[in-house]
Amino acid sequence: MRKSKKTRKTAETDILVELNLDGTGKFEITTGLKFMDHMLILLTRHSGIDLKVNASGDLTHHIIEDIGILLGDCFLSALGDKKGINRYGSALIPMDDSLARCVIDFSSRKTLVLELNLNEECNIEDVAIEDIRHFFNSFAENAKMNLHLHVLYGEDQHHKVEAAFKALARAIREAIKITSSEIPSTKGVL
Ligand SMILES: [Mn+2]
Repeated sequence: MRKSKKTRKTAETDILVELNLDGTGKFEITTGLKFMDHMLILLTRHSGIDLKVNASGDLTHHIIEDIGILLGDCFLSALGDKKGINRYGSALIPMDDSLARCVIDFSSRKTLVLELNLNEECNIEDVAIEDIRHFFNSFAENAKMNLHLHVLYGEDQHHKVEAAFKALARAIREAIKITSSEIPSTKGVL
């Protein structure tokens, strides 16, 4: 029931995202970017959603930004009126040398506090660090959520980002869980 499917075709990109919040971690991810595929597969597996992402486009920056937009938009749609959801989620996840902390609120308002603690000069595989930051920004904006994501420490750049995605995934898993029959807000609306 909590599903969403959206497409977005512009002069720059052509993206399809299909999401099932009550999934089992099934994925079908083809972005043309190896590192993004790796991160989105992690996100799917560790959050327990089902996710299909099919993306192509002119520039890496545009593709990653537009995946973030559409994925966020799909979460917002699939969550619907948010009746019964846990709403909040948090996780502290290590990846070898790196430790990431993610705290989220599907509040219907966007706030992003992001500190990935990355070396600005390096790319990670086929993706620029600024594009990764851009992804989290587009995702939070379109999902209308509070996203507080920090890499607390680490050495390896790949591990830091991987820890961040896994922490986001575990926080999502907790936040989307149905834990009551109420809309989790004293306003009665989220
Ligand atoms: Mn890896």
